[in-house]
Amino acid sequence: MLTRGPAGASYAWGVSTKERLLVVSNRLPLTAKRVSGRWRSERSSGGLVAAMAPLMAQSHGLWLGWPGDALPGEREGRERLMAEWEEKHGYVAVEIPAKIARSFYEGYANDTLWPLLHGFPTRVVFAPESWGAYREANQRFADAVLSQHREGDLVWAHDYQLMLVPQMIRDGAPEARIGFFLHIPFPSSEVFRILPEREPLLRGLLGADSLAFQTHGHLHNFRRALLQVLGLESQMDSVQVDGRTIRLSALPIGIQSDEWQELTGDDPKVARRRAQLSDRHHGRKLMISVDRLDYTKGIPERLRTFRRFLRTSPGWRGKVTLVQVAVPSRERVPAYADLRSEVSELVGEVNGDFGTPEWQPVVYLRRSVNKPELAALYSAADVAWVGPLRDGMNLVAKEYVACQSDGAGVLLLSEFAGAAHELGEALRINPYDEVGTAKTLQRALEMDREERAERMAALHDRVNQSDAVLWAERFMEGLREATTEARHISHKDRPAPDLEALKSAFDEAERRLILLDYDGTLTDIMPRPQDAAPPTQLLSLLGDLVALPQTTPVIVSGRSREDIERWLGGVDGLGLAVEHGALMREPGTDEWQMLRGNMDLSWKDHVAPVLEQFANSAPGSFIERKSYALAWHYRLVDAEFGAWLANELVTTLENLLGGTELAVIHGNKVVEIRYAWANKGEVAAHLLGREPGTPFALAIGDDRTDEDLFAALPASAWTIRVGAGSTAARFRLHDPSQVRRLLSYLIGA
Ligand code: ADQ
Repeated sequence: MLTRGPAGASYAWGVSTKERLLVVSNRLPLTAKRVSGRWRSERSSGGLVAAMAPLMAQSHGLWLGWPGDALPGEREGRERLMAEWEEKHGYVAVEIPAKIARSFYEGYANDTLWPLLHGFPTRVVFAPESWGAYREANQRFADAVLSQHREGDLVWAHDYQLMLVPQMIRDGAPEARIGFFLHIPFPSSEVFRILPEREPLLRGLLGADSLAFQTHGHLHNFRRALLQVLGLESQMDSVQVDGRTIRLSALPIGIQSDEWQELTGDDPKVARRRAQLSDRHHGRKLMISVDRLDYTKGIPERLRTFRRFLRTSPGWRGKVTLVQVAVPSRERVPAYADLRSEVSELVGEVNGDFGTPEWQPVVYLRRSVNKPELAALYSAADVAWVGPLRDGMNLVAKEYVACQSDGAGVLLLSEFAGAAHELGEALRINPYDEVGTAKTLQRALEMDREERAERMAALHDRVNQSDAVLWAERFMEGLREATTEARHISHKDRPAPDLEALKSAFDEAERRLILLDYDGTLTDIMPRPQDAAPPTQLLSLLGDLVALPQTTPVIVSGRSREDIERWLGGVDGLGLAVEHGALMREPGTDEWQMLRGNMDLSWKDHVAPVLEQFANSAPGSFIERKSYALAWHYRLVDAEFGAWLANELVTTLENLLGGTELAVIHGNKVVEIRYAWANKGEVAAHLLGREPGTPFALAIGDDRTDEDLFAALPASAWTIRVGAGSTAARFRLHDPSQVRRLLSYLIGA
């Protein structure tokens, strides 16, 4: 195991060696390349490496990632190189067989997730096979982390290639402290929902303790997806899952502005290059664009806009040059090969149409340029034209600002880049709007020096403040906070029941009372309540329970008598309590009786019209009329609107019914009006009071109404909450399938 530096020392960003950082990302900062039969290391390109570099420089942890392809015959020398990386840099290679790597990376990650998360649904390739590869590759990353992981470590997983990794790590190390940062956008949930694998992907992310996005917009979209896809309500800054609180935040990534400033301020090579560029473009405005050759970056759109500009503003012909630097990427993905040809053609067209022997409108560099060269270009450019169609952040915009220390350049920035939320003094463009962007371009070129300087000074301050080191520090702080003891208590407090202990208590008991909620406990919650009929296996499971000696199973449900009798009435001897206990069919009888008599039902005439009004204003919602209760269900209503309307309804009804013996209960996607005394605790008390002594009691339920049940039972009872939420139960299970397994185990099936 690698540990460098004095034991327990803490570093600038506050991580001590006890609290090692394990970074996991798709690529390592180095790629292994086979050159003339020998393995060599090459620095990987891309935003992430640049942003994490300072953190890794100070970190005493490990960085786990894929080192690049290796064909079977090329193993020789590779292991040696990997060992050297680990020894020298703390980089741990996660090897992935070439076929899986390809289908995972070029397939699911870049052909499916990349376009989808950037909001290009028509570019999404749906290939079920590549999902398998994605899962397998994610498992390999998670396993690699698990093999290094030790108590106290902080794990930081990066980006869309590894969305399943947090939960996979959690499965192997339930107490691990895991953070995840999404570098690219999270799209509107309408777009995200298109994905067949939307559920496992969200669940994968929810394995983390802390999830961070580039902007509040992306976070908002993610929260909507949680609601729409998983029915999971969340707060602005957190979400509860399985008794854990996951921290949610927006944390825009920064750059190492000091490094760029040093280059432009002190480096003689950069100064020389800059002077050459200024000479070469003397008397002309110089514009710079730097992108990976990717369709999200809006390169063809920019070239078409420039063509339009030259057409409509002839006065600028010969007086402005656009330097487009585009580093090829993902060349084996077909969409990228098409883009490469399109861009080359457009460059040719613009230069062919407008160029002269003295002037070339577009200088196109299709390659990576080194940092000093980039710094010279940034500092010499009068305008940076950053026009992505969609971008998580866009570091180029920030790098340009950092290099403009004389404060005279203008930044043209797409409103669809995450950076636009921070860099308010840039000139905003909509890259899809050729006419509008051409006008803004003209404005940038003609802006007076005073305004340029003022805008750039403000941008400078912002970029300096949101530095990459600070970004990483904040992320680590957030992760540490999210994983403090206090946050984990609820999780530790409500473990899954120990099956063996439960079974032996069950087997030894002379009498056993089993109280089971129905919806969400024995069966999954269905979008339409009428679809929740029990499958035959469940009926026979309940039959087997009834058949056990000295065992009294009772279903305690909020549903109407009609539903429960129709579905479960055929299980002979099964006790049924409905409408939260207003009505009951005693175990072993066919007769229904009210737990308390003499109920005046005239209140229904006042309440029903109010519910009708709400039902009319929310398509998809409906009223359920029970014997002693009324309920308004809104599971199919747009989640946010439904939650808002439900709160309104509760307030209205509470005003209407204050001082009566009726209660307004806001349950899981339902608002119900019923007698305050008619609660599940009443059923428990009734059943416990029938015979002397305390039997073995097991109660399982999934929502607020089941809390009354738990509270009415003695402390020794086995009380189990299904799913998330604060609870008085002693234990927690994940979902109805676990409940059914538990019951089968008790029966001995
Ligand atoms: P990228 O899509 O790679 O990153 P970006 O933020 O612009 O996008 O970062 C690109 C980096 O590569 C910059 O540091 C830039 O200088 C460098 N670069 C680009 N072209 C180059 C070239 N031709 N030669 C040399 N260097 C070049 C993803 C997300 C972004 C997010 C980052 C970081 O897509 O939205 O900002 O991660 O989170």
